[in-house]
Amino acid sequence: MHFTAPSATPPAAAGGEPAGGRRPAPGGPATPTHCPYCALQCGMGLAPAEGEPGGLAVVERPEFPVNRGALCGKGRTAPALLARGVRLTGPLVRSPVSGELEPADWRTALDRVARGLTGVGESYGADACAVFGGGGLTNEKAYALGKFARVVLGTSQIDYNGRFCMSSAAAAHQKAFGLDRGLPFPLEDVSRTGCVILVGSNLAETMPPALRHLTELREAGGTLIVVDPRRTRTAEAADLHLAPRPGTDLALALGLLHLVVAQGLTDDEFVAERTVGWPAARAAAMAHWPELVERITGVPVPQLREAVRLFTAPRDAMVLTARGPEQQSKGTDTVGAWINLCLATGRAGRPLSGYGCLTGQGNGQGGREHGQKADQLPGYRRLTDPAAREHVARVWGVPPQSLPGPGRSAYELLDALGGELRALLLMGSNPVVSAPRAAHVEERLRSLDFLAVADVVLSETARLADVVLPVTQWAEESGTTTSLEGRVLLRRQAVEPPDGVRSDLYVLHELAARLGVEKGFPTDPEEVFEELRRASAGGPADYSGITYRRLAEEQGVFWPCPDVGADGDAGADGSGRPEQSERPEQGEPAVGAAHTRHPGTPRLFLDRFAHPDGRARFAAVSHRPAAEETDAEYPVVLTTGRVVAQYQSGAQTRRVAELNAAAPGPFVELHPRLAERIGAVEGEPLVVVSRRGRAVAPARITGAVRPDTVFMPFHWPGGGRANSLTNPALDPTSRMPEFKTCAVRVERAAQADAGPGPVS
Ligand SMILES: Nc1nc2c(c(=O)[nH]1)N[C@H]1C(S)=C(S)[C@@H](COP(=O)(O)OP(=O)(O)OC[C@H]3O[C@@H](n4cnc5c(=O)[nH]c(N)nc54)[C@H](O)[C@@H]3O)O[C@H]1N2
Ligand SMILES: Nc1nc2c(c(=O)[nH]1)N[C@H]1C(S)=C(S)[C@@H](COP(=O)(O)OP(=O)(O)OC[C@H]3O[C@@H](n4cnc5c(=O)[nH]c(N)nc54)[C@H](O)[C@@H]3O)O[C@H]1N2
Ligand code: SF4
Ligand SMILES: [Mo]
Repeated sequence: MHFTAPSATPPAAAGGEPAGGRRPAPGGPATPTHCPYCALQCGMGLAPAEGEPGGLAVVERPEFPVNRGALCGKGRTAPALLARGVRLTGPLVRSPVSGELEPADWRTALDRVARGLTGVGESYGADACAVFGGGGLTNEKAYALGKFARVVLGTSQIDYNGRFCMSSAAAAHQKAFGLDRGLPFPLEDVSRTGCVILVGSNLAETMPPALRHLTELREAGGTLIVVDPRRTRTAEAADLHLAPRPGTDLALALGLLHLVVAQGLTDDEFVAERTVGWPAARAAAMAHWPELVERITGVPVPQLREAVRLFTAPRDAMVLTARGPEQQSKGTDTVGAWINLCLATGRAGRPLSGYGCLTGQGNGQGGREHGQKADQLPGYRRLTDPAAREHVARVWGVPPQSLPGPGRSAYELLDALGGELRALLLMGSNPVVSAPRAAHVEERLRSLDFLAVADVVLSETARLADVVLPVTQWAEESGTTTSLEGRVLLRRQAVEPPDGVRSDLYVLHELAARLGVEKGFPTDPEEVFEELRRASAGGPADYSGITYRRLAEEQGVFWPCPDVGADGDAGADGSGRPEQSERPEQGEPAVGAAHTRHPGTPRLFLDRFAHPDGRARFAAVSHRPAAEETDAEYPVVLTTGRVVAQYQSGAQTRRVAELNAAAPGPFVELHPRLAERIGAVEGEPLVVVSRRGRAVAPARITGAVRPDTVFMPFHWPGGGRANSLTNPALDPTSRMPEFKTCAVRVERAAQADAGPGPVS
C-alpha cells in the first residue's frame, strides 16, 4: 500500500501551479488532482515515486472539503492501472485475414476508423453512424464528442451511459425545479441538517468517504433514515431502515405524504408562496393510505409513521436518492414523489433543506451538461430550443439548421445497432457488461458494419471492435470534471503517458481532420474548455466565469458561474457580458478591490426555483407496478447494484490485484428462508433465470436481504453477468432502463441443469 501519511501532503491546493498540468520529477512535490472513479471526485495528490505502480504514489489532500483526505480502496489503488501490461499501449485493428485484433500504428488505425465511418455515412446516410459516450469522460471530452457527432458526422444518434445512471433524477429535477444539478447544496450541508432520508443509496460502499457526513449528522443529533430492500452497510448506520420490495418506492413516498397531510404537517405558507400543483399532488397522495402502502411495499405502517415523525420533527430535512428508486421504469415519477414530500413540508428551497440526487460517475454531472446526451447542447441547453441552437451554432461556426435534432436514448440506440445504425464510435463505456439485456446488446454490437472503441483497457466491448484506440488516463492528461455537488474541478496531468497512447481529444481531432473538418477540435484540454465556456455562457449550466487558472487556485467552483468580467478578460461571448437567462442567481458576485469574480453558486433555489415564475412544481403521480411482476414461473424479484471494491463494468477495477482479491467474482445474495426453500448452500452455484437469459453465481446467504428478493452485483462479464437477466423496460420520460427490478427464478445449479433448457 502506497497510501502515505498526511505529512506527505502537498501545499494546500498548490495555488499558482501552471494550470494545464506539469510533469514532476521523481521525489518532487505531489500534483493535486482528483480520483478517476466516482462522482464524489475525492481530492488526492499524486507524487512521483520510483517502484510504485504507474510511477506514482497517492497522497492525501486533507484540505479538499468533500473527502478531507479520505479515499476508498479504488482511489488508493488507481495508479495501478497506469502500468504497462494492464492497459493498452498501442492501437489494434482487426485483420481481414485472421479476423483477430492485431497491433497497428496510429495512422493506420485512424484511417481505418475514418473509412469505416464515411463508408457507412455514404451508403446509409449520416444518421446510420452512432456515437456512444460516458459519464467518466471529462467535460472537455464530452463537449468535443457531442460537437464531433453533430458537426463532423452530422448525426443525431448520440447518447451515453449516463442515461443508465441519473437520467430519472435529472428529469424529475427539471420538472420540479426547472434546473437539474445533482445536489443543489454542498455535501457538507448534509451533516448540518436535522434528518436525511437516503433512498436506494448504498453510500457506505459506493462513496465511502461521504459516510463521514452522515456520521457527523447523527453525532450532532440529526437522524438518518435509509430506504433499501437490503440491510446494507449504509442501512446499518441508520436510525430507521425501511426495506420496501424493489420497485415500490413510489408508493412508499406517496404513503409518507399521505401521513404528512393526515397529521396536518404540511407547510401551507411555503406551498402557497413557492409551489404550483399542490391540489392534484395532494389528491394523488390521499389515494395511498398507509395500509395500502404497507401491502404494496411490505413496510409496516408503524415504520411509515416513525419515518414521518423523524422527518418532520426538525426544522431542516433532506431527501437524497440514488440508483435504487431511479433505475426503475417509473423512476422519474418516483423521484417526483420524493420531491413532493420535501415541497409539502417546506423542506426545500432554503438552507440545509431540500432534495438531492447522488450522481454516480466521475463526471456524471458535467457529462450530462455539455452535449453527449441525445437531446442536449452544451451548457445544459435543449437541442430543440431555437435560441439554444442559434447560440451554440454560432460558437461552432456552423448554420443552426445544420445541427441535427434529438436522437435515440442509450438503450434504444444500442438496440438499433445493426439495423438502422450501421457504425458506432464508442468512448468511455463497456455496454457488453453494463447494458440491460446484455446478451442482446452484445449481439447487436457484433452485427455492426463497423465498430470503433476508444478505451484505456481492452474491455469486453473493445474486444468486439474493428479498431481499438488506446487513450490516456486521468493522471496522464488534464481536464475538468463536475462532481455530484455541481462543483467544477481540475484534474491535472502528473505523468507522461506511454509512447503508443494518445488522448481522446487527439482521436477526435485526427478523425475530424480526416472527415474534412480541419478546425475546431483542439487537442489541448484548456483550449477546449475555453470554447466550452463560450458555448455554455447564458445557458442553465453556465461555466463562462470558470477558468483553469481559477480552478487551480480554488477548491472547485460551483455552477452556474457566469462571466462577470473576471481577471480582466472579455465576456465569454466576446461581448464583455454573458447573455441573460432565466436561471436564478443565488451567488453574490464578490466585490474585490481590483476586479469582480462571480463566486459560483454553492446553493441553488434559496430565493426562487428556476421555473420562469420562480415556483417549484409538484408532480401529480400515482403508484404503478414494475414493468415485470413476479408470477408462478418467475417468483422472485432480482435487484442489482454494486460492491465497494469493484467499479461499474469492472473493466478497470478487475485489473487491479488488490481490488480483485477483495471482490473476486459475482454472487447471488439471498435470504435464509429462500435458500432453504430451494436447497441453496452457501458458496455453491445458483442459476438465476429471467425472460432475457440466465446467470450462474455462488450463493451468499444472508438475512440482510428481503426473503422475496435476490441481489446481484453487475461488475462481471461471462456466466455470472447480472445484465444477462435485467429488463430493458424504459421510463417513459427519462428512458432509464429498469435495472433495479425484474422477475426471476432461482435454482441450484445441479437441479437447473436437469430442468428445461436455457431461455434466450
Ligand atoms: N464501489 C463502487 N462505487 C461506485 C460505483 C461502482 O460501480 N462501484 N459506481 C458509481 C456510480 S456510476 C453510481 S451510479 C453510484 C451508484 O450508487 P448507489 O445508488 O449507492 O449504488 P447501487 O448499489 O446501484 O444501488 C444502491 C442501493 O439500491 C438498493 N436498491 C435496489 N433496488 C431498490 C429499490 O427498488 N428501491 C430502493 N429504495 N433501493 C433499491 C440496492 O440494494 C443498493 O443497496 O455509485 C458510484 N460509486
Ligand atoms: N444491472 C445493472 N446494470 C447497470 C447498473 C446497475 O445498477 N445495475 N448501473 C448503470 C450505471 S449507473 C452506470 S453509470 C453504467 C456504467 O457502465 P459502463 O458505461 O460500462 O461504465 P464503466 O465500466 O465505467 O465503463 C467505462 C469504460 O470506459 C473506459 N474509460 C475510462 N476512462 C476513459 C476515458 O477517459 N476515455 C475513454 N475513451 N475511455 C475511458 C473504462 O476503461 C471502461 O472500459 O452501468 C449501468 N449498468
Ligand atoms: S469514493 Fe469515489 S472518488 Fe472517492 S476515492 Fe472512492 S472511487 Fe474515488
Ligand atoms: Mo452510474
